[in-house]
Amino acid sequence: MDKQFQWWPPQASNFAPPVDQLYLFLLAVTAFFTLLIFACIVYLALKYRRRRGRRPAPVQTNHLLEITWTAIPFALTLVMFFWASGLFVRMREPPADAMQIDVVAKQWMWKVQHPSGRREIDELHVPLGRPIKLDMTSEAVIHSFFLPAFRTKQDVVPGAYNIEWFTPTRVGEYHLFCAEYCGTQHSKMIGRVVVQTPAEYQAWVAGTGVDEAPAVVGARLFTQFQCNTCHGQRAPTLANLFGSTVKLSDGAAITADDNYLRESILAPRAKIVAGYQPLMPTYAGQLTEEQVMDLIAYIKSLHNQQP
Ligand code: HEC
Ligand SMILES: [Cu+2]
Repeated sequence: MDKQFQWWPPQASNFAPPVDQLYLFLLAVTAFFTLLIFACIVYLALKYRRRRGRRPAPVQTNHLLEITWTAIPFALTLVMFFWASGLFVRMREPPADAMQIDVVAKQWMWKVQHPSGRREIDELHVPLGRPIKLDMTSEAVIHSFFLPAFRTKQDVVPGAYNIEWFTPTRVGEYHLFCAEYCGTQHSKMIGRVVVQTPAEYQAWVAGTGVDEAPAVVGARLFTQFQCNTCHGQRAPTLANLFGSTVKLSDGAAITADDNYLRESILAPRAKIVAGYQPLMPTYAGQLTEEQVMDLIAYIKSLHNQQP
């Protein structure tokens, strides 16, 4: 870490400069009006202070003044709104080619798995210049994955997938915090994010070679939990399912994203595929969060394949 005193955390992702610019704008507007208002208070308090023999004149409404000090703040807040929501929307929408890394939060650690299979705890290695999408869930309570140098923070809620994405723009090591109070050892739920050059990252991720890729583990689980005994026969094929539109028995249509797949496995009766019987047993309580992620990785890997 840099030893010098710093006003800001380092800027290490594509979101750091725009977030800082917005923040500076808010700060400048706030400082300007704070000073203006205090200056007016002091000036007017002195000018109209109570003096012997002087009586206050009745106040007349000045419409021009009223309109001005309504319209200017209104315009300013609109600027803030569109600026901030534009940035917010960008931060919600990872590019299609982003590399997905799985994160499972538990009390009190971050468990991370890369697409190649390599796992790490309380650390996140990422390659420079590559859009990264974190697919995150939690085992019990709400945590929040906060990377100050990247200016990104996202609550990690049990029972669903939350995403966070960014493109690292500066090699180095930066803080990783849990930003949601999650129990007695919340303050120890800290770690680091390590931005490496693509070549370093490739070497690192190939590293020890002991961890299997999520999709490979998922393929094994698919037979182990006998998903294959139904799927392909009495149940819909899962090939090319991810990202497709699924027609449900109640007439609705839904895009098969991570959260839909997760629900299909853990609460299969919540949404029934049109034309099928609700035969599928629930796997809630039988699979760990990692295993659900592995199964989803396997289903995703069935893209552009024959059933
Ligand atoms: C007893 C048979 C059976 C087993 C075992 C089974 N399923 Fe299913 N599954 C179904 C049926 C039938 C449907 C379609 C009706 C529905 O939506 O529940 C389905 C639907 C799904 C869907 C949604 C499919 C779509 O087209 O939208 C997914 C994903 C899924 N199953 C995954 C799994 C996984 C993973 C396993 C193993 C952990 C599994 N299933 C085990 C019968 C089964
Ligand atoms: Cu936490």
